Amino acid sequence: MTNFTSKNEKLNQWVQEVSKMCTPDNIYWCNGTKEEYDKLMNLMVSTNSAIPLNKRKNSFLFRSTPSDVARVEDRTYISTEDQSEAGPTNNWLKPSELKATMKNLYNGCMKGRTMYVIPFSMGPIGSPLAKIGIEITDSPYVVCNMHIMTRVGTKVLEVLGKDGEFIPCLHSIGAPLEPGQKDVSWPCAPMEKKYISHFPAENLIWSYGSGYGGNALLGKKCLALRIASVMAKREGWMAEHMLILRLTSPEGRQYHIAAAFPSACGKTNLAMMQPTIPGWKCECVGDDISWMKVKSDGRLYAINPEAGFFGVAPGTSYNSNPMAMDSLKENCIFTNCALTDDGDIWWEGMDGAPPKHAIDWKGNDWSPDKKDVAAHANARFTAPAAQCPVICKDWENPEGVPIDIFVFGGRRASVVPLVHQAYNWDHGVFLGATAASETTAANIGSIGNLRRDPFAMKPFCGYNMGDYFQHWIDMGDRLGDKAPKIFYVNWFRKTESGRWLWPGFGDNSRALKWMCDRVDGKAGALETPIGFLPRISDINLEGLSISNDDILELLKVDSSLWKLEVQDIEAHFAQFGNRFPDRLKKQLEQLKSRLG
Ligand code: GTP
Ligand code: SPV
Ligand code: MN
Repeated sequence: MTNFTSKNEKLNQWVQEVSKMCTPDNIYWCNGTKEEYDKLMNLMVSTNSAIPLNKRKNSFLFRSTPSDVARVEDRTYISTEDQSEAGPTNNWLKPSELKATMKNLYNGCMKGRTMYVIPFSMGPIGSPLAKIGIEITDSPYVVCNMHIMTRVGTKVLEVLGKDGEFIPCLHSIGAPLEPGQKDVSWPCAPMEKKYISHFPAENLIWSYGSGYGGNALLGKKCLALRIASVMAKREGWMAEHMLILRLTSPEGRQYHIAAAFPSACGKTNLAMMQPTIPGWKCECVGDDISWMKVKSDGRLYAINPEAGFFGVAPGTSYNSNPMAMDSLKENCIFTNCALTDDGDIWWEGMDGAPPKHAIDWKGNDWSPDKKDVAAHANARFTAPAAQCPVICKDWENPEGVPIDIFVFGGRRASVVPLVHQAYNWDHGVFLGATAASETTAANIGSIGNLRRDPFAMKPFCGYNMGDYFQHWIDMGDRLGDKAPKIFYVNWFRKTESGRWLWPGFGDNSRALKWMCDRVDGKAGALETPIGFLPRISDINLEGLSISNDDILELLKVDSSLWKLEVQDIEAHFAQFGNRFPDRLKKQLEQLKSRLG
């Protein structure tokens, strides 16, 4: 039974094929309306998978199965005919083999369930930078999240028309229901049956077995990064794991900054940061993904392809990120947060004292004396971007905003200073290519291990990372003197006893202001082996209580530690073989000679 068909034959055919394979009980085409959202939420409340929150209007809490709490990089594939197209940083299987395995899993996988067809746009509908995706899913939780995270609706089908292009995104939680079988509150498949697969040659996404985040909301990492990065390389634009913000100086000069940090390393927080330097203003354009194109004036323009935030909950508070907190008052979905006795959510690091009693993310009684956390470390909120009090008025401008500054970074307890600037574009690409960070709970795997995560794209680049480095070099050549200036930051330095050296959050504006001043030729810097570094006098520290020793430590370049870093970078670069750009080899040689 189906409620609709589109005017697009190719789409109708695909929907039919999928329904033959997955054998759902019903097919439902989503229209993106509030009525539809409410109906699905009510359905999920009635089956006990959604918990309405007394304290937040139209907001709901979900608890996932403990095995399905984050992206699964080990189960994520870039499937190309030749393994060299996927490159050394991606899991690879031949399309014929992976498709055969997955078809077996998809066979009858939607039995007892409804198959939802979600037409969505990444980017403002009709923007020259936007792309249309169609997600087929058997999860109403995914439908509601997609309503917030993307632009869903019949308008998308109108733009698609009879023969427009779309990116097919097939998703199943992989949990068919036999007649009479009772459903669980978070159905999914066991780990060994989860597959998050990408077929870049066909712009095709197949996801099976997980209902969580980037595994299931296929517009996000799968489409807007893995598939889009391949399209961007092909078509000469950029799809990056970057926040976008607008910083306005007291004089009214606007700077647009795009920053790439790995998962759970501070993008959402920086994107809506409240500057502690008087007179400076920050507005959020996007918090996770940036699509960028060179326009006729020769500059690079960025849009946020998403419509919502899927943000890390723990650590979010009025103290650290007030603008995120104010975005969460209503119309939100919370996943794996704790539930308080008065019907609100709670997580570690929220303002005030912990509740005396709560229900933890696993559904068990919790009190502060328990050694387990109440909210999962990768608990998330899904919130409409429009609800952010500092959302930039141009956040939906189909033309995008012109980027002045690129920032790379990661979570490093040691070695890497608070902020430094690349000597030139190639050196900036080198900084991106060598970015490293301690792993976080955003992926299922070990936490706190240092790994190279070039451009924060290791889990998200849909093709050979060596070719991706070359694409960055090519973009720089095209942009010439209109190219953004490139910087590298580390908010996460710690003392040996584990204390943060830098206050972070709103005080990160101090590093951003130095960058803006550098762009305008107004701030000084020291030439060091790793790049330009601010001297204490170059950076505004007014009103900040930080010891001289701490700031000296934050701005130090320890050559002996950097020589060890170079050895690791050499090993990292070696894996790309003949796909590795010569100009980055040259950068490595220059760094070595500067280190002496
Ligand atoms: P994804 O959504 O996974 O891509 O993460 P993200 O890059 O948006 O990270 P987010 O801003 O959500 O921050 C992740 C965690 O780092 C949160 O617990 C934050 O509180 C913490 N964090 C963010 N910025 C800072 C900072 O400047 N200093 C410190 N110490 N912690 C920070
Ligand atoms: C990330 O892990 O970088 C995220 C969360 O933004 S997810 O959507 O799960 O990928
Ligand atoms: Mn992210």
